[in-house]
Amino acid sequence: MDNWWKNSVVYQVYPASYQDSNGDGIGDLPGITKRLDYIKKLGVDIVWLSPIYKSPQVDNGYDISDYRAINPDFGNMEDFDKLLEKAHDLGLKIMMDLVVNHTSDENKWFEESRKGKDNPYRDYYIWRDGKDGQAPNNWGSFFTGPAWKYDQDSGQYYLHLFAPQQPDLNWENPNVRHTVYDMMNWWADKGVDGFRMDVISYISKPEGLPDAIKSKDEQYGNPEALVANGKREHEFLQEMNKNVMSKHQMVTVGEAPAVTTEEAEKYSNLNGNELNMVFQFEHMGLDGSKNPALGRWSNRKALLSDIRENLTKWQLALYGKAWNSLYWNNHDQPRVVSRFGDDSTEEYRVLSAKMLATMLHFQQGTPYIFEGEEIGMTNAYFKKLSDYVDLDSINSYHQLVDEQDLLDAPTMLKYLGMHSRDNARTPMQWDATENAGFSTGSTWEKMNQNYKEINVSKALDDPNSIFYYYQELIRLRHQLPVITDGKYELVERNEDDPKVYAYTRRDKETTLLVILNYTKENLERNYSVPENAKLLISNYKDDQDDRLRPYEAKVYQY
Ligand code: TEU
Ligand code: CA
Repeated sequence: MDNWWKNSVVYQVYPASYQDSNGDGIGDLPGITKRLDYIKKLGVDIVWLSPIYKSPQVDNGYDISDYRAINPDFGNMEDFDKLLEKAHDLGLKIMMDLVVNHTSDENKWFEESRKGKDNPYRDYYIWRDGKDGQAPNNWGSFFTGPAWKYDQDSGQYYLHLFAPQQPDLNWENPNVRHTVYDMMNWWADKGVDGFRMDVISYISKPEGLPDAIKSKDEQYGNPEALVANGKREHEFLQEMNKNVMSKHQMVTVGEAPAVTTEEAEKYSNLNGNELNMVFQFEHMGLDGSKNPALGRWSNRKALLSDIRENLTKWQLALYGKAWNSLYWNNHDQPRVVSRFGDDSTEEYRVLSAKMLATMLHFQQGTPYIFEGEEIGMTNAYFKKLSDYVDLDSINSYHQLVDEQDLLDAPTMLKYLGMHSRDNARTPMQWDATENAGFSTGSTWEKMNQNYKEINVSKALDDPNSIFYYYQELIRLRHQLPVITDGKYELVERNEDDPKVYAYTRRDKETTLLVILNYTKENLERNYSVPENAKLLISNYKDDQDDRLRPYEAKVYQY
């Protein structure tokens, strides 16, 4: 089917944390293969694998040293072929992570490139002379510190928007682009069904690499506005599309920090000449600090009015023109139930996880579920800095607490508990046995201590579990075309309600009315429901039409 990805649901697997099969404490490909039946049971269509390529793992595989080899900790190419074959036998598609804004500094291209100015690979990366004994410009890295690293031997600096071990590729060089396209075709010929493209909105850098705006008390400027959605961005993606996507049946999603709805119309236009969809970030920024120097480090809870306004904006702007992706979670974000929901009691955890799932899964776009979201896994709330392994969390702590003295240690630990990427990366909780059935060895990242209460085995035994609720949401999406194609509209006067979110989806045949209580309060009100409406799904067993109970979610059809 053309546009088959439009009514598909994607499930993201973070390989190191899914299932260990050999007791070394690290998840691996044979482990994932073993769990594909479970993924199939949930009902999803596509499995997105975070990077499994050969990598020194400075940034957990987002630093690739060989694009055509498997990271030995995860297995080998034969293990991958088996995974792909079993997935296809089950009717599941496999989406690979494509990290081509940068490589690892151990990639052979970079090893050649740093050999000197005359090396044929020199221009694969972004090398510049310094300015007055300083870096070529004032850019800071997204992982703290400067975005430039000085290379003694050649006397030049190279650009790294992320860690120093992640040098940025030079997309101005046509050899770089065509090498990437060849590699993509190689995987597509092997049978993979699509790509999730890491920070793809950053590949076209501005001419002259000008300084970024920076306030007096900031050490570096934030380059994001300069590198995102750059001048040649769409040209590059159209070229990629001609050389790769147009030759295969595939699904593509671009991770696109700083994308606006106007830009998304180009990236994910329904004419299909670039990508199928992008991940926008605006709703992920609604609970950041009010102090720009602290970025996302805060423990503020997002207001429903902000969430509703943002999701509504994306629903309306892309309708009939481009395609949305829908997500609450991924390997960079805290757990949705801890972040926008309520994990303070078991009852609220289950209710609020289902309410948030309902909010997202009835919108237009392709939904993404991150491993463990379907059983309501929570943040890990680690107590000590030494429990954290993510370089971004550790760097941010040192910068804000030790170097800049902007936060005291207990406050930063509280903020890490809320926003660290490690909250997403604790191993999958399969059952109540040691290490949650994830591994018999000592795990690469500490387990979330609540695995005896929250795990897959328990969820599968409970007909009212979050798991079966997600399964039902996916089943409904596959069954009712209105969820894929219907027009989105906010219910009248809902924009002024700080506690309830109510919207409809409508096509010629049918209307869905979604009503969500974002709070733990009992609300003495409701939105009017037509006589002939029937309750399609709810997180409560019965319906009471004059009030909304804590975190109540209900969807009517008429
Ligand atoms: O993430 C990019 C990312 O999360 C952005 O939000 C980025 O940090 C932001 O633009 C800074 O303002 C991707 C991967 O998902 C992540 O795991 C990697 O660490 C990162 O790229 C580098 O490859
Ligand atoms: Ca292993």
